[in-house]
Amino acid sequence: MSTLFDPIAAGALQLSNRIVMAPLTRNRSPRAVPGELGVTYYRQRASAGLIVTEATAISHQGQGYADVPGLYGADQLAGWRRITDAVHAEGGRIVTQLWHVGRVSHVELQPDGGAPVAPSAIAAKTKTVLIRDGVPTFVNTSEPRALRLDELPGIVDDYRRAARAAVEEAGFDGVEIHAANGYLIDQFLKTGSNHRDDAYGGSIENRARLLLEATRAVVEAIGGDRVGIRLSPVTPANDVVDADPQPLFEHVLRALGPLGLAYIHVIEGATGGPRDIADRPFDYAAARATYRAAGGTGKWMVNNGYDRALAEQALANGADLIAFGKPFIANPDLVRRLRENAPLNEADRSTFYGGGAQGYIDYPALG
Ligand code: 8OZ
Repeated sequence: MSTLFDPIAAGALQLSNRIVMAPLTRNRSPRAVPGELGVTYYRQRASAGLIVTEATAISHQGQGYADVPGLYGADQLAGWRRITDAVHAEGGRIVTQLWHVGRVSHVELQPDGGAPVAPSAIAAKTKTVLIRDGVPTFVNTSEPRALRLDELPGIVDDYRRAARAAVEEAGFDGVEIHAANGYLIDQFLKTGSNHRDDAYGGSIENRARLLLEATRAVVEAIGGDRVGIRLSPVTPANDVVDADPQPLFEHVLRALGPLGLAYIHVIEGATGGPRDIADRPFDYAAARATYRAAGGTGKWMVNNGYDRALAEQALANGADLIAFGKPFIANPDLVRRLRENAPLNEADRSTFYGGGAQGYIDYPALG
């Protein structure tokens, strides 16, 4: 029986254990460039089997929050290179999360102050973060405009370009496509946010088209064995909802099966909240069986509210990798603490988003 602490291969990624640092937005990259604090933060957490970076914008249009990093400028890629070098020097593995926020943005963050883009011109009832007088402040997202059909190939190209630059220039071991949590790809997937009547709206096949085109483009660019994808079938995060998520996600997983991906990353329930949502049931075991039946060999990564006991139960039930979020904010040596059943530091919410070193690189490791 494998344990959390045994090595595992996920595609081309040779991981020293099954504990993954989940992507965590921290808003500490002014001008979208990750800096020195980020080098320390990620280096401190390099004993994770795999680090998935905070969500990172593939384009200026894909930006939706103040001070989140990007992958579309030379200075951004150079900043990341220092981080991947530091993680690799510690023997760790690191992939970056490719992000386009879609409608979860604000005109102040968009190129030329334009409207954020979305499958349909439907505003998300959610907030984003702007920095006002140096203070991170939650504000309503702006009204989006619907993307024209002729703009979609450019967005797929942005995914392709970002993936190639992430590996070739920034030194990442691979990428994770962010198709979760109510951002652009998830907005296309789900009926609540996608009212299109063209080839990208309506049927399940059409709503999944952008996800599959972007994934295939990234696979062509860097090889499927360096690519993961994050899905959140039922999360209410950022005001998304689908009328019938089970067949939607089984279609997606059936199509992902043959692509030779490194892993599938599934958020179970409400992101950062309850694992079971009464009015949004979902059969994760059936979804995994569908992926396997379609030839999917990627590792099955699960996330949301895990502790050691729940993680061991998940491994026994067929999961391969467990992603921990908040525990990694407060415990740079989480792998060791889990192995030794040591107490965990508590994360301080007030320093999650924005700020400097405090609440970022000052959580203590065991002596
Ligand atoms: C929290 C704050 C801002 C962004 C996600 C990228 O939910 C995020 C995010 C989380 O996937």
